[in-house]
Amino acid sequence: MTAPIDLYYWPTPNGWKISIALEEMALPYDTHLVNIGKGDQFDPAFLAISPNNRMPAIVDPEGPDGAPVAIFESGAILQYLARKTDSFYGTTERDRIAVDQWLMWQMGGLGPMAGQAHHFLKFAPKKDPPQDIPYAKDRYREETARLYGVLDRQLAQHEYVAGDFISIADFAIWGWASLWEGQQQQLADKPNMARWLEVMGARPGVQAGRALHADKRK
Ligand SMILES: N[C@@H](CCC(=O)N[C@@H](CS)C(=O)NCC(=O)O)C(=O)O
Repeated sequence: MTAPIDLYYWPTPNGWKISIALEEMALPYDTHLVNIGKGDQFDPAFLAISPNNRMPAIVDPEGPDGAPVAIFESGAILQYLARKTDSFYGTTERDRIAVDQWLMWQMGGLGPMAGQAHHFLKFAPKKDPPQDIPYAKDRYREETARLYGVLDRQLAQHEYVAGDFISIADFAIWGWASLWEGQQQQLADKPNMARWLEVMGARPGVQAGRALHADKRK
């Protein structure tokens, strides 16, 4: 019997990556809410696990050598869980290169750009005083659109993001891409991305991961 993994989590696209992976991999876990709106991410006990004061993070009581391991950065957590379970990472070295490539694309590209799109399109204009900055809104909306174009072209050739097999790269990208409307994007010209969003969203593991503490989302 595998010991439950401690998941440090709040229901955002970065948090969903890990709740989805844990559900899809059928790994038991205990959830610890990190309310990032209230500043829980600066709690010294959390910083000992995640020194960059960001969630998600995990502690696996059964780490690589049987001893506990703490991991922050969602991409590193996904790679670890895929190695631990020998799943969702393809079957060959070429598969793993493709998975890593698209995972890094999400971590260094889509996540930061879509995150800034959300910030400047939705949150900044509501600040007091309002920060309605057309240059920033255009820049991040357009860069996010460019990235979704790249994703759509990849998905025109393959069923899933890294190839014809589902992987942690799909888990990393789906949550962000599912929020395309709030990023002021359109799918009419991205039929392959639309197809993939639907296929992924219909999976019970994806739905369960996405639903974890969804009530806390405003
Ligand atoms: N690169 C990090 C990003 C994580 C991240 O930005 N998490 C946000 C929520 S989506 C957070 O914890 N924010 C807290 C803060 O800004 O203080 C990862 O992928 O794990």
